[in-house]
Amino acid sequence: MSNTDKKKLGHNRVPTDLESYWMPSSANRKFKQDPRFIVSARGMYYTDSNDKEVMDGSAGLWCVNAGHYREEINQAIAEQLEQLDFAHSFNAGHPLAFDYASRLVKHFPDPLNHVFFTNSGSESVDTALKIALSYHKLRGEGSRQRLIGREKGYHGMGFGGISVGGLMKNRSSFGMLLPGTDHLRHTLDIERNAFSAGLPAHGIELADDLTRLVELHGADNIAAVIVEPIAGAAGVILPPQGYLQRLRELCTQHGILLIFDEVITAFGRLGASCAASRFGVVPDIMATAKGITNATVPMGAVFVSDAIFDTFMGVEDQGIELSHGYTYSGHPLACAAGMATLDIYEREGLLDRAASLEQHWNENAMRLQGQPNVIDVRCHALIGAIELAPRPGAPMARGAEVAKRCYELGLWSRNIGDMIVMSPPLIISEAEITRMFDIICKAVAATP
Ligand code: PXG
Ligand code: PLP
Repeated sequence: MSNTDKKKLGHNRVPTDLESYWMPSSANRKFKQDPRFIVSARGMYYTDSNDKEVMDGSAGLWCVNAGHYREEINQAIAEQLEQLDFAHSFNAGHPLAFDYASRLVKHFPDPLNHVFFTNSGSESVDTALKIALSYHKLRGEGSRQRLIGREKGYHGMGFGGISVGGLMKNRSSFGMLLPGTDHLRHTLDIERNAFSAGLPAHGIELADDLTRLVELHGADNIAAVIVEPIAGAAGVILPPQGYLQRLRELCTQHGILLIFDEVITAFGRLGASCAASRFGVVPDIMATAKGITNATVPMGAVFVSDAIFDTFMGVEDQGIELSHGYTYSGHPLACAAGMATLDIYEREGLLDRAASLEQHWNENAMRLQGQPNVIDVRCHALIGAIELAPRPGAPMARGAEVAKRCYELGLWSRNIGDMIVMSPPLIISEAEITRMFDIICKAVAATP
């Protein structure tokens, strides 16, 4: 970008009032003591208000899969604004939402052939849970009300999502949450699976934890199981080999719907359109968001099977089949952004690209093995986490320091406590992967 362009964009401008804005999921006071402002982004790189360029190690937050500033998406949004800024979708329609839905479902496995639009991952999760409950009620199995999540699961911040979620900090301040939830055991097992590139060998038997919950609650009281095929926000927890297949078998056996929360895994993160395709395990409902519009306009999409959709469309009453929806479901700007994003994903082969980078990624990630304080490396396709031993008496300090050093060295990486979590845009080159891990190795080595 030229200096004139930067000026036009208000480059280097820093805000004077930091008090009015309550930042989300943030240590507001700590940030505001030493704030850092990102002012522009292109491709793999951000620029901050000090004119420092840093590589984007997290694709925004698992969402800018095609890299930043894709002119074709920008243009599609601008053109849509000229044509139709907004029309709601409650008993109403604009053509793009229908066109976009038909195009989207072609990328997802059968029988997930119908799509309900939302505005975020949290809304997609709430929508998926509500569809599951309503589906059972319509079929005369209204006793199926219990929703099963998993320890360490992250399903966004709505009340539904935190109720089935398994991260204590996201749950413990908010009262009783949804009644009638329960949780499977998580699959993180560093003792048995440390430093395994790809899916870990041990832990398929953890899927049988669903049998424990069936024996406790009765299958006829359980509506759905929701899991992330790969848990992201808990620090990259991979499914043991065979685990998802086993979970699928148990759900089918007991008439329980299987929901995959693919908010981070859909749209190419695993080298396929979604984890269901990558792992060959198809859920009944899939929640997505993030990469769907390359993060340009907020959007989410819930994919449902023919069997579920047909149940809703088969009821005798010709009225509203599902009393659920958001003002901005199917927003024209989001649909336009999503269409242009799909154009890029298709043309550049980005939905498959992570698979071809996987070997290089794994080899580089495993360079961290043997570095000081590194107790585990977990990676798969273009996802990875490096887990550091917590400093005695100061948990999370080491992770924060490593992330700070990475930034100084030119990489904006995300630390979740003492884990460094990596999920770069899918356009990353092999040389950039090498550079990314050079920086992380250096930062780890320099952090006592
Ligand atoms: N489900 C999953 C699996 C997610 O990863 C959501 C739902 C919620 O999406 P929205 O769009 O409502 O935020 C997410 C979001 C992190 C991090 O630290 C991850 C997310 C969000 C913020 C931070 O890895 N994932
Ligand atoms: N609160 C009020 C008072 C509303 O009227 C609405 C929507 O009409 C909502 C909340 C929900 O907003 P949204 O549909 O954007 O989720």
